[in-house]
Amino acid sequence: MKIAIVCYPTFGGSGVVATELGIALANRGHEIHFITYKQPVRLELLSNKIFFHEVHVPEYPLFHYQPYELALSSKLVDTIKLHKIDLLHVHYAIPHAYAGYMAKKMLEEEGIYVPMITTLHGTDITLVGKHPFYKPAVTFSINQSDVVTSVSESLKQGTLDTFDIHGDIEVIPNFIDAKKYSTSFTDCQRSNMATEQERIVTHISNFRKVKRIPDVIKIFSKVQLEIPSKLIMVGEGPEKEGAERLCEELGIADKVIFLGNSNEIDKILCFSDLFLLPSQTESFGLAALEAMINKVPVISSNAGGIPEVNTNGVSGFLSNVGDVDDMAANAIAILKNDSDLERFKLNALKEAQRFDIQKVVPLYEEVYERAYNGR
Ligand code: GMT
Repeated sequence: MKIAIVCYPTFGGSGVVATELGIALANRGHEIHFITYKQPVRLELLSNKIFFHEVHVPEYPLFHYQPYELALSSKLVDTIKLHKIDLLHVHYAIPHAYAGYMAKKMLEEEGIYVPMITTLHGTDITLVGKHPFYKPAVTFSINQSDVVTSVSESLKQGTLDTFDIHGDIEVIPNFIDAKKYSTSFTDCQRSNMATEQERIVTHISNFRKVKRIPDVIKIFSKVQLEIPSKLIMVGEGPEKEGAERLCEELGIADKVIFLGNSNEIDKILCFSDLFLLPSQTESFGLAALEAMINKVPVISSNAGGIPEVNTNGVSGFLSNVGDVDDMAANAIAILKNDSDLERFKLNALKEAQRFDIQKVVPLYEEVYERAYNGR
């Protein structure tokens, strides 16, 4: 099939999922066209099966806000016509499903019918919870999609609770390429980060408020009192400066390494012993899954879809949001001796394998075929 994928190209789970999905589909013989404002971060290699079309928004001083949705829907129309695209898969209702719907309608005027699949990733729903003025547009875009998928049961339920949805929402979880991890990264460059005696605790995110960055620091602050350890903070975002200040205040600045954004997440996870994800909410928690496939157990909150990924007492532990004491105690329980740590590491890998790409990508293909045949 010829599939157009619309996503956010920057660091962030939905962009990563969309990109990895496109690459996997191309490997299975489909022709993939990414349409977005910048080349997606994990899309390194373009080929005769993978194309990237940049959405350019001309700057007019007349406009206070530059109309991205308009530019995107026009680009979709042009690309779909030029490359004879069979199907449109948009990641995120805001504004992609909205722009996709407009493109569909414009194409229908010319007798071209392209089904649209919308995948919900989370913030489209939580954002609307906070700013209800988006609600009519999001409800409309979801209801006008030919198929709607959600990355977790929790997000599906949240969507049904928040919006007046007429059709079904299919849960297709996020995924990971398990085979890639069975063969690579045996040589972890651990010595660069910590001594042999120290454990390495890691957090990776876009440092938004929802990630509860102060909790990450406070958990580690308690852990390092009991267990010699380092904390590696990977990512950039609005909460980073405050986090650096908090480390100074708690007197642990020499034990916390802020690395900024990285394209080498797997190399960092390779030498990590524990992953912290105390988020306020998380529709899925792809970062936790990436940790687990790298044999890193997860200490997380029990919010949103995280319990569908991190199994309490098996791949790590779950606590109530904000319960820093419980999360620290659980972290210490995992890290305190080598045999327990090894058991949790193996469990984390096993649990992550439930989400192997080989199992999940065919679910998207089934959806595509159904949507295409139902045109
Ligand atoms: O929250 C993020 O880190 C970014 C956000 C995004 O829009 O990319 O992630 C959302 O989608 C991911 C992929 O499906 C999920 O794994 C994240 O849990 C979800 N974030 C939230 O729900 C807060």
